[in-house]
Amino acid sequence: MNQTAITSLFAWEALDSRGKPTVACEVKLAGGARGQATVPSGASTGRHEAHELRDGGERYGGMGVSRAVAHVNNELAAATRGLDATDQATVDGTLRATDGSAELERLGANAVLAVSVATAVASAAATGRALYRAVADPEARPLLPLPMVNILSGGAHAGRAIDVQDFLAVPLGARSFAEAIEMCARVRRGTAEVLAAKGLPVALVADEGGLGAVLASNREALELVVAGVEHAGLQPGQDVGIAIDVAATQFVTDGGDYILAAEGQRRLRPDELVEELASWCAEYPIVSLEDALAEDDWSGWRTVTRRLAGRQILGDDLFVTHADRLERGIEDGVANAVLVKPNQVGTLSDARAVVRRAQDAGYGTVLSARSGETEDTWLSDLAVGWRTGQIKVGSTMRSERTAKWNRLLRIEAELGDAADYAGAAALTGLLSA
Ligand code: 2PG
Ligand code: MG
Repeated sequence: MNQTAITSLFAWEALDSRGKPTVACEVKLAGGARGQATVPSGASTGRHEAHELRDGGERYGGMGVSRAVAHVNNELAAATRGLDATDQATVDGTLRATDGSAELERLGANAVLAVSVATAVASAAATGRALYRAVADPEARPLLPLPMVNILSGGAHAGRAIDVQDFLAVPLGARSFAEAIEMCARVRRGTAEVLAAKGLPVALVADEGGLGAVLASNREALELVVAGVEHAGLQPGQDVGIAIDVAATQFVTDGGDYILAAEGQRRLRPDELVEELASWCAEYPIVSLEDALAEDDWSGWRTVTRRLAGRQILGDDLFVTHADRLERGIEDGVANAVLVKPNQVGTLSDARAVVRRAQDAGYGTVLSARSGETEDTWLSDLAVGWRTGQIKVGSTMRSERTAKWNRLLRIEAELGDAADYAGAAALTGLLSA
């Protein structure tokens, strides 16, 4: 038998960083190699994402994944037995065909992605390569990504204290990944110190390790991060830019208006929200805006893309790592970058195809973790191997976040001159295009 043929799958229920169950899976190959992977889970999920299968019932408040686990151990194990683990496309195609539904609702995208990623890990192990090499095109140089690092959270990740979900630092001035992380850690600390000086609690940590402060307005949060950058001895806009994830799907009404609950329930039409964001951009060094409008507000998205040209306009809930939605965006001139979350689509091959299509179209690509994560680090390897140029995994604390940074730090330390660092060019290349 071929040494890289899949002989068995073994899945179990593990816990994610919010204490909710998630699917863990090990793939074993004929030659003895093994690969293990766990999958993440979002809180601000898009309506068009692939389906995460949960048990319902009493266990874990209905969030158990024992059915998804059983699907791996039974149907998916039977379907993949004998397949060559080095042929990711065939494995992923088989997983999708076995499920048979459009958004993997029958067996669960969590079940399918666990097998897809564990297969890649096993394949890398069997062929004696690091995962970032195994997932890369043969001649591609490894590329360390520009990180966007969570400093302060609101929205669904921090009890909705403020409307905007993520305020992130983008270390524009850093010349290496290690320097980038050091800068962001300084900003995280600097911001906490500014908060403490105001007498506000700094021990409130949000789901992604950022500060979970209760502030009066979204502007106050921007103000605070800028003060944090300065307090850290860095120059806002030069050394460090700000990225925001508005996650506007979370506060759109059925009628298509937006309600800023943290600002006295202000109700804004799409064009008014765009003007509000434009005024923030005029005052603060915002270099990237994610989900500025809601997931199905294509006309609002067209407006914001034109109005805030010169900045990264990033689609998360909008594109949900789906090739057809990205295609529509490219055709309509909507956004100029895509957030890529493998669990939004369910297989590595599908996520990879979205990265390729975006790169071909001149769109930026930001590989992203979820707000519910585990200590697993495969995401870091994908960023390097797929040359996404940017990555978003949360703050510089909490182990499920630092695990990913630490993997990237190791890859950079180990490869030295044999790898490149994307740096701010990942943004500016895109914006001058
Ligand atoms: C996002 C992610 C990560 P979630 O919206 O970009 O910050 O959150 O995983 O909850 O969708
Ligand atoms: Mg988002």
